Amino acid sequence: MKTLKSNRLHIGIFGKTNVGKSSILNRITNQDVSIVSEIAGTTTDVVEKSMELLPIGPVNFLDTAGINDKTALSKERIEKTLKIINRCDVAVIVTEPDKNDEYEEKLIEKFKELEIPYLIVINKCDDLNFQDKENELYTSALNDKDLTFRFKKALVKLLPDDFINTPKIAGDLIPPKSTVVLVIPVDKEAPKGRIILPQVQTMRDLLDSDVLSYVVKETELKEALDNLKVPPSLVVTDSQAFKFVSEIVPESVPLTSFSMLFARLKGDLDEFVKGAKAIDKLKDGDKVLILESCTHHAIEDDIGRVKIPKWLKAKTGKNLEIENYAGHDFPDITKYALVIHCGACMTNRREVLSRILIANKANIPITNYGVTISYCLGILPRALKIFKK
Ligand SMILES: Nc1nc2c(ncn2[C@@H]2O[C@H](COP(=O)(O)OP(=O)(O)OP(=O)(O)O)[C@@H](O)[C@H]2O)c(=O)[nH]1
Ligand code: SF4
Ligand SMILES: [Mg+2]
Repeated sequence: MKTLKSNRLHIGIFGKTNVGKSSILNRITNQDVSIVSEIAGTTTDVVEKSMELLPIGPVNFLDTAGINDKTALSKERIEKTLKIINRCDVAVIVTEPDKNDEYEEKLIEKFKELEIPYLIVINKCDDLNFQDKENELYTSALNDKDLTFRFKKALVKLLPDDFINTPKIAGDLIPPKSTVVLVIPVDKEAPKGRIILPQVQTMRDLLDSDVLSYVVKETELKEALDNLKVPPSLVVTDSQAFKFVSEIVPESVPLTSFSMLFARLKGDLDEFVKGAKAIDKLKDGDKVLILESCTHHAIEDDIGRVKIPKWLKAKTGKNLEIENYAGHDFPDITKYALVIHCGACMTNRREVLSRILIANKANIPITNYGVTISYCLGILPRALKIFKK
């Protein structure tokens, strides 16, 4: 897959005049971004709309001028629209039922040539009888209330790997050449002779970002900080040592945990924080689903079965029915008051994003291990600060 042109995902909307490109954009963004009219050739210049498309992230929609034989668009405008293709990371072709012809075929050819993933949206199916197919969405910009959800779901499947797998773990949070202190307790739970994968990956990420990392146990943290001529740009600790560490690290120094870094890397931090707020609303008898992506608990051993249930109980004081589910499919979540996703170390962000979307659609709050731990231990506000900068 080719590399992204910027951090913002550029989504181009193409198609003949009057098929409803602008209407689709307005429906998805839930705003009047682009002028819609029955006159073919309404959009004459590219209309750009930047927004946060949760949980996908920052996107930039490019609504183009429709081009086909019937319009008197100048050659220049046609060229302008075609040029937009080069700016796109993902393309959307809007068409009408049974109106696909060589114009759409030509676009598809072009997208294939440039390795731009594309999605076909068949608009004006006003009878609302849509059966989506692989890569094809059937919709009506007039009355399809479900379009945004299905569009986002299709987009998550289609997105370039570079965008989905945000390459940075911590290196983008701080400037190059700055200092980070990593706090890794070596207690009876730490594997003998090894450092666990998320911690190793963080070190590598910081090396790649030209950051100076110091690795210490919590017991040497104070000395390490005293030895530094300037305070570090960030301290990252194992969550379980957070309380202890937060008393040593001055308030002015940003502090977070490895699990928070990985909640962002493997999911969507904003959605997970929103989901965690539901913990306080849990009532006696509520069901909570702990969703694990695999059956072998390489790293997170008893977190999902022992620790999280214990922390939830301590935080809420309620009698909760906690169920665990392991696998790549998604069980029916409608009976749960909260879904807590695992750290997803053995799966990819694409899978977690799809699950966030499904939970959103069902109106069930969803969070993950890292954010739940921070929330239950009362450290979430401080652990979040570095991401808000
Ligand atoms: N019946 C029906 N009409 C639609 C639908 N979507 C859009 N329209 C109508 O189709 C006409 C064209 O819509 P636009 O969104 O302006 O189409 P466009 O592709 O952006 O057109 P240009 O900018 O001219 O290329 C408008 O009159 C819309 O109201 C739909 O799902 N069903
Ligand atoms: S993928 Fe999830 S369940 Fe499997 S080891 Fe990682 S955190 Fe645990
Ligand atoms: Mg238009």
